[in-house]
Amino acid sequence: MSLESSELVLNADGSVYHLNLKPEHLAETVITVGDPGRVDKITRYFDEVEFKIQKREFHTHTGTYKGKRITVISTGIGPDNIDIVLNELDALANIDFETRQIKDKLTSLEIIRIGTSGSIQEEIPVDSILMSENSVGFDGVLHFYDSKDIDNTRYADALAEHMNWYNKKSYPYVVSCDEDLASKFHKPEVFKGTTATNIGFYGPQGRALRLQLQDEKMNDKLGSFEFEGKKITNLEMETSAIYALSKLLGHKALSMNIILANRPSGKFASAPGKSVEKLIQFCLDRLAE
Ligand code: R1P
Repeated sequence: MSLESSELVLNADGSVYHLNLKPEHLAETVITVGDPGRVDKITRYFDEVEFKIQKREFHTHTGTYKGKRITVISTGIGPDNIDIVLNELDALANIDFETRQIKDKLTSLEIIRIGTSGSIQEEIPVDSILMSENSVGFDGVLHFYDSKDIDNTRYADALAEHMNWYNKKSYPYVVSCDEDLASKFHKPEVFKGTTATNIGFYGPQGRALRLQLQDEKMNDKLGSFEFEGKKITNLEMETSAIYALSKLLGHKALSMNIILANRPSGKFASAPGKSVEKLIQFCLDRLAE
């Protein structure tokens, strides 16, 4: 079956609609970052950058780092963008743009997020590196797809009960990282955690500047929840959607985060740029091993 031009949208030059990339521009290892400015901070360490393009918040560089071909792409903020990025990356790898048909032989990409995040556990301080073993999604992206049982519904149900979950909000889902990738990135100094992904930075992460929250105890309840001995450790805005779509599409994904805020103590990184740099160097070292 060939995909209609309203479904697989291609630009006049044959590139995919939002990312503006052609299949030959994509490496099998992909680093995603939220901030477009972070792409350059990563690829300045590359041996060479063979291709650069930008459209909207999606800035892409492809090149080699210590001989390994890697694509670095910014997703912008939020899980809505992840739906676009993951579907279009997969299309670049697994759909023939000439025939508009799904390829017989599928490629599994390695997808590593290098992100920033806030800790909700006091003992995970600012400047820690945290690997998301699991992610709890409050964003609802997974619920638009046939989830094929990748979602840990026992965990989601227990969390919804613990939180007294307000039924006008999207129901949580829980998806794990790729264990092979995780084993490559784990070092003694890295915290392993469960990352809660939400659709906003303020109310959806329990921040109230001038508005009243629906549940003022949300972060306390998230922080006190335990499932099979594991706590929810941090909040950000992309990981659950990356894990969910990667699992459904057959890609390997891992989210690595630098903790910039410690919410229980109210602290924020004194030099966030340096903190992000530490995570970039840590992840590039692991990719080069
Ligand atoms: C919010 O400030 C943004 O920072 C975090 C959140 O997930 C959200 O995207 O990640 P990035 O620094 O990767 O964008």
